[in-house]
Order: sequence, then C-alpha cells, then structure tokens
Amino acid sequence: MKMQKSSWMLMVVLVAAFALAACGNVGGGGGASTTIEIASDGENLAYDKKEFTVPAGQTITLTFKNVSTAQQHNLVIVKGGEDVAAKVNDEGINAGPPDFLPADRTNIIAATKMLGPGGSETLTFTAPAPGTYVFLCTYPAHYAGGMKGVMTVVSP
Ligand SMILES: [Cu+2]
Repeated sequence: MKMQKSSWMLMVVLVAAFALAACGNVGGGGGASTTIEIASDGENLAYDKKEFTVPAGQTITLTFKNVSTAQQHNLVIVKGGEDVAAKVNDEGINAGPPDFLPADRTNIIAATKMLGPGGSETLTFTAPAPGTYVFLCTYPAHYAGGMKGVMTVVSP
C-alpha cells in the first residue's frame, strides 16, 4: 500500500514537471528560471490564462500584455486566496488612479502598473512556498467581473 502511494506521487510529480516544461521552461538544463506569458482576453474582463504553475523558489519572469483596444488592465499576484485578493482589490480601488494599487505591498507578491491598450510589462519575482495564490486586475469592477486567476506553486 505504501509503495503504491509513492508511485502515484512520483507520477503526479512527473506529470507536473512535464506540464511545466511544455509551458515554456527556459533552458531545460537545470535552469532556475521559468517564463510565463499572460494577456488580457480580448475585450473581456478576463485573462487568457486562468491558471499557471511554477516551482517554489524559482525565479519567475512573467510578461503581462494588455491586448484590449479600449480598457486598462494590470496583473497583481497576492499572497493568498480570494480573501486576500478581495482585500487588495478594495485597497487598490481606494488608492485610485493611475495604478489602483495600495502603497502597502504586504499582501502583494508582484504587480504591474496599470497598462493602457497594447501595453505590456515584465515582472521578475521569486516563486513563494508551495500553495495557491490568486492574481487579479485591480481596475475598478474588473475583479468583480471575473478578471482573476490562480498561480499554483509546487515543490521544486
Ligand atoms: Cu482589468
């Protein structure tokens, strides 16, 4: 029974590793860096990726592109789930334009500035401990409209 469980875990790890490699892991030679690309989903209040997975402790290079022709968007990864995302969203809206981001970054892992149509920004950050972390757009009404996703951090 114990061996069966280990085999199952090994398979899960292998599948996760393969998925990461397929998602654009750079180099592949034991490199400690992962590249992620996310765009807004046309004119919808959504990202084109609802989730992505990265290994804990690795340097993540994430490029967010606003492909909308009319709307402003940012991408903010918070240190927690929906409860933390809702808090950061409220704080961002209270902080106001141009970036709709709270001055206190305690609950934020990484955040782009507010990007106009066609804008993009690349963030570099270290993936935190294994777990799930919500990312969202803090432009007023966008998070409530569904502009969010989940970053899953797995053990390296
Ligand atoms: Cu937005």
